[in-house]
Amino acid sequence: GKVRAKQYKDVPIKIPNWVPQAHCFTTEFKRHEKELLEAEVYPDDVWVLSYPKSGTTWVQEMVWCICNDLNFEAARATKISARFPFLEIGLQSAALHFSFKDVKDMPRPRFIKSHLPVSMLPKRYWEVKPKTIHIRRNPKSVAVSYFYHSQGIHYRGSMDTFLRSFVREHQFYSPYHAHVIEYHELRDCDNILHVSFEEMKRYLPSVVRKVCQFFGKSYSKAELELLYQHLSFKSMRDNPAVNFENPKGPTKGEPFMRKGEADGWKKELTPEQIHMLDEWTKERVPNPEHRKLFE
Ligand code: PPS
Repeated sequence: GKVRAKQYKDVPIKIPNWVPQAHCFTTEFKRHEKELLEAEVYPDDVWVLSYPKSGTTWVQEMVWCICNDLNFEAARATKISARFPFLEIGLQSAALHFSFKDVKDMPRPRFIKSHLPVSMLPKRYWEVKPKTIHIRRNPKSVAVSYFYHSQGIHYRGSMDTFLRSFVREHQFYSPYHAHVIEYHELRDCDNILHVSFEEMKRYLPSVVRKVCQFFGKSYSKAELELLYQHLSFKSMRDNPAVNFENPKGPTKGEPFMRKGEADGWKKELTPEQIHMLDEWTKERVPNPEHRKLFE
């Protein structure tokens, strides 16, 4: 079902007469809206926010290591879902009863992952302004990654069927463009650092430098080399603490660390599918300034 935030007056967004869009969530989630809105936020919290499949886990691992003295041993010893819990996942389905409570009970400083749109963050977020990284990714890469992710969980349709439903904004957390534009329009908030998947692929050290600066950390060249190594696709794919491998054996379909590419969609999508996704972006994003976020 669709959920539209009702209280959003505190959001310091730069869009005149902004009214948030309705976003796609489970029916179960609707019952927890208030709980979420009233959730406590602390000034030493560290938040990572994104639309699903945008490179969230990659950023989480980078941020956690940078904020924890590059303790790779500790990073490998505990799953990312425990070090850096996913705020609202437990509110999406009664079967996933962890996470919301995990976040509440976590010793500070807390590390919090969320895919919530701007309009649905807890009210206290805007008073407290904890340090936050937002990551975005090219819509075609997100679409492909999201298809394989959904296939691994519940989805039985083809790529084509999935893409059609994605452009109709029928997948969880849709609409995608509104999510990205709204975070972009918070760019005057000093507590939010914006990064992109493509930028991390092109030259990770420059993103690492920005993130270190943002958290007031500094590391030697040799230490940073170890961090780049730790964050490489191969190393994350082979690291059970971050790759969400099913402990009962290999999951059906593609692994979570699937390809990790910036332009894999060029080979994975047909020209018609690429055209459909491009037209969708054109239609949804008339503002040329905003269009740049999706190139
Ligand atoms: S989730 O489920 O929304 O939290 O997924 P998310 O972590 O946002 O996105 C998963 C995609 O990120 C890729 N990934 C990486 N790419 C490059 N390098 C590293 N180190 C890395 N770690 C994760 C992961 O492979 C998923 O993208 P695809 O395109 O499916 O491979």
